[in-house]
Amino acid sequence: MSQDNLFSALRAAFPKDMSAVAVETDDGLCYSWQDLDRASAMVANLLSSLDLPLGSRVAVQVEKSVEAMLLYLATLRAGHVFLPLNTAYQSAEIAYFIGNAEPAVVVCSGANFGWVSKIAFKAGTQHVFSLNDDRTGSLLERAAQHSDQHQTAPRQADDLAAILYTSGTTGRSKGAMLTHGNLLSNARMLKDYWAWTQTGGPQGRGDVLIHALPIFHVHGLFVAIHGALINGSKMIWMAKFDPKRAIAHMQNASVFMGVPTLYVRMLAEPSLNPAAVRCMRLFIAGSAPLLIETFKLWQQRTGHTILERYGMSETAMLTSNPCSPDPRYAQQSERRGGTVGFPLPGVSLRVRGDDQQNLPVGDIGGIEVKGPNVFKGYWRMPEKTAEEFTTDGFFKTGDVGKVDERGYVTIVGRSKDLIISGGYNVYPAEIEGYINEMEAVLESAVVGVQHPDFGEVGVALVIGQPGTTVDAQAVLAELKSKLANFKIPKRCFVVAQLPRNTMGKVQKNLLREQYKNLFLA
Ligand code: MCA
Ligand code: AMP
Repeated sequence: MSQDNLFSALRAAFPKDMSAVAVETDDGLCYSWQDLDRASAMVANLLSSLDLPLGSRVAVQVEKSVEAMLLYLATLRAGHVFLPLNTAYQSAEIAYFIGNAEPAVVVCSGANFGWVSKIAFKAGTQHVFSLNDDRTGSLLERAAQHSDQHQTAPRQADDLAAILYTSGTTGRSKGAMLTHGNLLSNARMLKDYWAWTQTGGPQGRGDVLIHALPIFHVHGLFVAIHGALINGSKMIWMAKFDPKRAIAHMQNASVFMGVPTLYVRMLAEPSLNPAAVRCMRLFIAGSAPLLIETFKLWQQRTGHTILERYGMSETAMLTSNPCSPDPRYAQQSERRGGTVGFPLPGVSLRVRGDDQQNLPVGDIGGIEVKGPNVFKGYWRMPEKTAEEFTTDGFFKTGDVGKVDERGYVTIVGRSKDLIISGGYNVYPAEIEGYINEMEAVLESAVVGVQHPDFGEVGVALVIGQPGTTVDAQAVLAELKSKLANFKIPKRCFVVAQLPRNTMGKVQKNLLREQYKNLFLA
């Protein structure tokens, strides 16, 4: 049934007036709903013309643009699997993803075409196209030769729609396989839960979303784009987040979604005041912990209470603070700072101790979840998949938290060794692996410490080989030549030893404590 294709559901929500503006870009370009429909049909026809088996992977590393979103929609329409890649990834990272996912199609920016296509062809990819953020590139040139009508490919709810790579505490990145059913159930539920409106909003014309996030992760790609499309809502499209411009757009918008860093940066703008946000209905934050200070300052400066929610690449959205006092959902209507709210309708969430027993209210343990949004498994890693699920089918999030007597979930930490920096995940094990390979280095530890802008950043502690001198700056420079820039620790120190417990394990908690004030005034 093509109705199970996520695209069909999104398309069915397009408004009757297809000439209305669906997306307005930061630099003044307008795309109507008809434009979205026709242009995504042309790209879908190009993909269909390649005669690939349904479910082929389409790996995409391009700058944010409306055309990049159209490529996502076209991939769904054509019945293939979208594999978005952070634009900061460098060749070793891209080579791993392409080698692992074996995409039939790779799309990259023209500037990277040389090295990306080399990696892709070597890995057996048949088709490599370019797509630039100024509407040029071979993808659009080729798509222009195709019809603007397309028959959406039949997909079942259980068929894959996207693969999102996410790392674990050890080993290489794993591709989280998300199905059409996972994404559609989450989108439909959030539409209701966050009370998206088609009649309220600025000038009574329904909600308008400011789209300010990158589109290679769950937050910008699914939560934001699906949220607007499935309500037939217009998006104000920012190719790159800029706090001044985001605030200016609020005169014409009603919903904003951001990682905490975006809120911190907007709070530093004098233009943020109640008048600037008078059209706004809802501010949503997630992907990283929102500090209570940010939550309170936002309330003071704007009169609005940020709604914090919690999710993962493997699950899309899991919990949310309440949006409205709708009796179907809201046990309580209060948005409580420092909590991530209630499990969303359809999501079962429990907190378990080390003995695998459910913990009583208020006790801290591992958060486990189950629901229609929970992914199908890790791409070609059945053992890893099995490890991350309990025997009764709950997914172990790796987050540590508690549920209070009113049902609010609070995340207090992570059992996985992960740093979340400005909403991007950085895995210390990966960085340590690269540092330890350096000739002058004996061993290293990377820990996350608090940072006023990014929330958390990495700090590297390095021990040199006996008889050699390690240059901390050279360590960072070498990392920079190999890894995505957001993964690079913000500071590196050469140390004589690392604190260890009796088992010989590095005590990262002591290092975090030692360096906790490094970036704080
Ligand atoms: C940029 N830099 C960073 C980060 N971003 N360093 C640490 N962490 C970061 N997140 C560094 C670059 O390495 C560079 O350093 C310098 O900052 C300037 O880079 P630039 O790209 O110009 O930075 P920016 O434009 O100011 O970007 C900051 C940002 C961006 C806007 C906060 O990081 C961002 O868009 N974050 C959102 C991520 C996101 O969407 N996460 C959702 C994941 P140098 O100059 O030294 O090279 S989805 C998810 O987690 C789930 C499932 C969920 O719940 O939503
Ligand atoms: P990702 O691997 O990008 O899917 O990141 C998922 C992780 O982000 C979760 O397991 C949490 O650790 C974290 N996360 C997402 N939303 C929140 C939030 N509101 N508060 C704290 N952590 C969050």
